[in-house]
Amino acid sequence: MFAGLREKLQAARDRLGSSLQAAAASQEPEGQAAQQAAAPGPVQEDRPDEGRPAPASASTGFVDKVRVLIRDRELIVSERDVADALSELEMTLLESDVALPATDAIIAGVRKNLVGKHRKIGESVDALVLGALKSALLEVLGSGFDLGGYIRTHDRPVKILFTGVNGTGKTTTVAKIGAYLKGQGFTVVIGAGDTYRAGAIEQIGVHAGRLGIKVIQHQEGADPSAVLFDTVQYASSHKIDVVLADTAGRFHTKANLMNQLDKIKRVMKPDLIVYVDEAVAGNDAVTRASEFNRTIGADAVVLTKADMDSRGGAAISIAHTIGKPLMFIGTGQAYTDIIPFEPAKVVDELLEGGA
Ligand SMILES: Nc1nc2c(ncn2[C@@H]2O[C@H](COP(=O)(O)OP(=O)(O)OP(=O)(O)O)[C@@H](O)[C@H]2O)c(=O)[nH]1
Ligand SMILES: [Mg+2]
Repeated sequence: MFAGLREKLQAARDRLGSSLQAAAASQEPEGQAAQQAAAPGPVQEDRPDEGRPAPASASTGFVDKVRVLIRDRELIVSERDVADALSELEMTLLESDVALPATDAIIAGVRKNLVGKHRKIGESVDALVLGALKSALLEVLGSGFDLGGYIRTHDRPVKILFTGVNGTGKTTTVAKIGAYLKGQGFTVVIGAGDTYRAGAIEQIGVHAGRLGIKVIQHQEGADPSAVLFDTVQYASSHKIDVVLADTAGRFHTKANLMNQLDKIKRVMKPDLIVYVDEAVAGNDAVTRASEFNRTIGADAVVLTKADMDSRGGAAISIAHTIGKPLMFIGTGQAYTDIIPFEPAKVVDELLEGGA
């Protein structure tokens, strides 16, 4: 997942690290930089003999990647020290389809975290860079969305309406989330709200049958509002925890279809509107999410097909751009191929994960 972005961010981490090492070396008293570069040695205690040369430690060769340590004095990083590395990072993010406002926010965050004075005994510049990148990315990624927690703290049935453009994975996501919630001990009913596309009712019926989830359906061509109204009624009378409402794919530019969605909204009164798009669509997914959020509203986002997305730009930008959390990521075609979006995990994986 997002392998291309991971590789580029790890290269950016190294590049920023080298810039800071150079800055640190230039601030060392004569001769100290060379010795530190040769033998970083163990962490030193804060001692009054500032500026003493680092000991020629017996641990030479024990660290293969040479790292300058910020020892018992300050490292002062200027804007100039990181300017080139930051503009390379900016290009990297834009090339990875990270939206411009999100890119700007990440660069500003890294700059804020790096430029200035640092005085952490024994911290390597790499740890400093890693911390700066992590907190900048986390700020942009937002908080995620704990669906189980939401359901537990709201009146039942919790009604969730899924929207989005054609073919992005709405129906599959409804099935996957149904399986996920069942696994968490909730009861679920699905409303077959796509009465428009031929085969759509059968498709959701097959998923629901395999998963042992009740599905409420009408005939092809029926009013989807009526189907979803019935689904909510069923859930209320059977004390079902969650209603998952599938809908037909539509573009926000199709006024009649958006009016239909508006009617669905008025009739079923969803607690959550979830916008589904595919991670592989990159910036297009972010733009479409903004439009849906503006026209019909969105409370959270699911990005599907992350297994096919190397660039990762949509996943990085979508929450920051539309101001709504990314809730799940779809990672394949199986029912279990869905993971709650946990920003801290994603950031660790991007900055520290292996190939
Ligand atoms: N690789 C991969 N494929 C996915 C994922 N999610 C959905 N798909 C596939 O994407 C295709 C379209 O999925 P659907 O769930 O039918 O999409 P939809 O948005 O409901 O489509 P419409 O109802 O026609 O608008 C199917 O072949 C799914 O198996 C995912 O996370 N990864
Ligand atoms: Mg569908």
